[in-house]
Amino acid sequence: MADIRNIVILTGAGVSAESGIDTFRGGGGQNGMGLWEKHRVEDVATPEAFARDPDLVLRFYDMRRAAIASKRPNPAHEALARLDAEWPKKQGRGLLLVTQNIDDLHERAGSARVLHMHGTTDAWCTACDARGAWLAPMMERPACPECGASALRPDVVWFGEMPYEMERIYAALSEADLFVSIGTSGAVYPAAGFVRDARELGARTLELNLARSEGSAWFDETRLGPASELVPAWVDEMLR
Ligand code: BV8
Repeated sequence: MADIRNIVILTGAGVSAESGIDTFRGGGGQNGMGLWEKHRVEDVATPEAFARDPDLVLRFYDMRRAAIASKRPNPAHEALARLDAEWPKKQGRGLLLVTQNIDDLHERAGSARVLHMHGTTDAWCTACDARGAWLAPMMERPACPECGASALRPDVVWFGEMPYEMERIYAALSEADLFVSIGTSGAVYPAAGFVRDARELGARTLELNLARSEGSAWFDETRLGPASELVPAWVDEMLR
């Protein structure tokens, strides 16, 4: 991989599927989160849903936060952590791992530079703007540790909200020699458009996924299979 210096990786729910965390759409989770209590995720993960029925939305995230806490990284997370540690050691090399996932399995596997473009399991106080790690249920409207108001929401990016750190992502894509998409259906923008941005900016593009994603045609190469097998093999290739 002599001519590759800067890599941008995008992960989605499929990278955590083998850790037992449901995906949103087909191919990994059993019933998936796509349909939760008969609601489409697009209808629950929105500010409008939160305003209309806060209990429904808070219950959705309380359930997912509890599920994540009991899960462990799988070989795909571990291989990406190995790449995170080894790749930048060579002069002039860069690596950015952008994840659409709110779980912390990349960090728990040891990845140091993870950008959660759709947020995390943290709490965000809508009264004083404080944000921080949170495990307890929000359904009981706990008080904000900073200001005491009962005004916590999940620190996630809902449909219609601006994803986090877009400038940093586009800057990395403009420098990328290789863009790798792992475990995502390519159903949600702007993340689903990164492959086109990367391609137009001159990067090679690789997709590692259980099934062809909506954006498969934009990738130079697609490898189909479980992330726990494809990702370690790809990392071995990169570090050879
Ligand atoms: C925005 C929150 C303005 C946290 C999420 C019409 C056209 C185009 C766009 C739009 C449109 N109408 C509205 C929009 C915009 C909208 C959008 O894209 N809607 C969709 C429904 C069309 N987007 C937004 O609103 C975004 N904001 O646009 O703001 C803007 C625009 C540009 C620049 C700046 C601002 C905000 C979107 C964020 C929504 N929040 N999550 C949470 O609750 O978790 S989205 C959520 O679903 C995820 O975060 C992720 O992004 C998305 C897709 O999920 P995936 O991760 O891909 O998972 P999925 O289940 O879908 O797929 C799993 C894949 O893994 C499958 O392919 C499967 O085969 C594979 N797999 C399964 N098992 C394995 C596996 N692969 C490997 N190994 C396995 N074992």
